[in-house]
Amino acid sequence: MRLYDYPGSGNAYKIRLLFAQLEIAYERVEVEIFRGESRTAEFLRKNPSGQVPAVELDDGRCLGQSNAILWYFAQGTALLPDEPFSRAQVLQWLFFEQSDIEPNVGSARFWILTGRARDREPELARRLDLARGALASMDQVLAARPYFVGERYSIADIALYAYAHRAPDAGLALGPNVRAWVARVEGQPRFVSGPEPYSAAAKV
Ligand SMILES: N[C@@H](CCC(=O)N[C@@H](CS)C(=O)NCC(=O)O)C(=O)O
Repeated sequence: MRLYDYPGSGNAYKIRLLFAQLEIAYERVEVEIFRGESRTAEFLRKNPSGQVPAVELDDGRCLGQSNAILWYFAQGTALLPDEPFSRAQVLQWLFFEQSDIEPNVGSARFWILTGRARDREPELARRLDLARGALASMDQVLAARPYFVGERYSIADIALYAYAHRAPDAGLALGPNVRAWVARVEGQPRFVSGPEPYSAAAKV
């Protein structure tokens, strides 16, 4: 099985963390997204979104979208509950991550760390405001429980951790409950850190 990866991507890091924790073996194929390698005709056949992460199974089937990949591999493991309501709660947080965290925390951080912020000041300010609201709601939820779905660490935590723990890179503060949760995630068995720094090609 292959993982199409870019080391600086938080979305791809989710999958590296999942595979480490589930001890899933894979071949890591690095895609230099800033040189157009995810937009070739060959890559678009693997993931029509033209983005990493994508996985290619041993039978040739390909799957894109980080949270769909998390869901696929977590089925039948301790990282995805069996009980229907808990599963729906995992989905609730996976969707929240894609709608409220990744486009705001992730994009703001990307623009700031790669020199893109200066051309986007009003939009950056808007995303930072939205990021503050999303991080505040995470903090509120974590005041009442250790993980996003009840008492158990799950793929909801993996998805949210990927960008939320790097929010300080964008000048965003983490609340006390989010900081305590970050430490709990980092204390999980077989935890690996990420994402890695952006490559030189990412910088403008
Ligand atoms: N919703 C997608 C987002 C994936 C995404 O934005 N990937 C970025 C890296 S973090 C990428 O490959 N960008 C290259 C491009 O769009 O050409 C997911 O969760 O997998």
